[in-house]
Amino acid sequence: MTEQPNAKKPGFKAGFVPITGLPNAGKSTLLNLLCAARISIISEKPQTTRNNILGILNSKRFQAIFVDTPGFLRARNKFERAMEHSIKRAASEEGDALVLLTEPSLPPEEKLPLFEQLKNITCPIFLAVNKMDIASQEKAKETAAFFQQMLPIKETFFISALHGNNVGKLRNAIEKVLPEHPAYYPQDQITDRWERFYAAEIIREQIFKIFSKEVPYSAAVQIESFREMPGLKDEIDASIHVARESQKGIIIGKGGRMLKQLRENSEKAISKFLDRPAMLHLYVKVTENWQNNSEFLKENGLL
Ligand SMILES: Nc1nc2c(ncn2[C@@H]2O[C@H](COP(=O)(O)OP(=O)(O)OP(=O)(O)O)[C@@H](O)[C@H]2O)c(=O)[nH]1
Ligand SMILES: [Mg+2]
Repeated sequence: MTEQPNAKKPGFKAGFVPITGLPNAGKSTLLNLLCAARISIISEKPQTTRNNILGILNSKRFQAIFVDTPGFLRARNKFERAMEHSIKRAASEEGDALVLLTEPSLPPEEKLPLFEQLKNITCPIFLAVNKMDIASQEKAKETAAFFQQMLPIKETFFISALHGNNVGKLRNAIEKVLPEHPAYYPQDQITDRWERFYAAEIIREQIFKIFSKEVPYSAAVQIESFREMPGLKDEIDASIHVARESQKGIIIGKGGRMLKQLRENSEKAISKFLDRPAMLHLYVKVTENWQNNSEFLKENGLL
């Protein structure tokens, strides 16, 4: 990977821009749109994103490194505490600007303390009120006014991350406040994660799509082996860890029907992502209470 010469020229700008907000606000959708790539997985269920994931937007004049974060939450176990720590780290240590993304409706009262931590942020905060394609203007304005009064918001945008409305304006505003700095990453790099991570995330995305209730939250995906086979299909072995025996039964389904569907959907999505054919083998394992098992969390990059 070669760095383009303009990345070191005077006047070139680069910086880190965390995207924060409550679960399901559309953070991953926005990151993917800003970077014009499918970097972070999306689902209609809250708490889909589990790690900080970088999406790198490269242009001739600047490099904006967006950090997708798990939605603000109240931690109930070691795993969620690690997620909470990721959010704090992204917001406090790394930011040259911060995007606070919100649903167009006012946040529920019990969630308000979660925004408190943003009061200590010193970098410019851009408020983006999302889902304007389905929102009432009036409600959205009320929500914006609420945050403007609560936090030192530099500028507010009413956007649709799904359809792209006003996202260009937000991007231009971010560019303006980025500091002069050489590119942090080679300019052909769009994320900090590699194929193994994406294979696991794609399987997790399919689990979110196929299963309801607690199953997606109780599942962790571990890539056991990823063999590139030049001229043949890549071979991927992945284990799905669930917290309880009953969840294993749900994932496997009657006569293995659900697991078959999960495997087929994931295999297709992974092949599309890799742009080459892949063969996937899935194993379902019960790892009781993995959410509180430090060793398991560390091994899987969740702590
Ligand atoms: N109508 C509409 N839906 C949106 C918009 N942006 C995101 N969504 C939907 O909102 C849901 C959540 O989107 P995500 O991008 O996964 O949200 P997130 O903030 O990353 O969620 P977590 O990772 O769970 O914190 C998905 O069903 C998206 O399709 C938007 O502008 N309009
Ligand atoms: Mg997300």
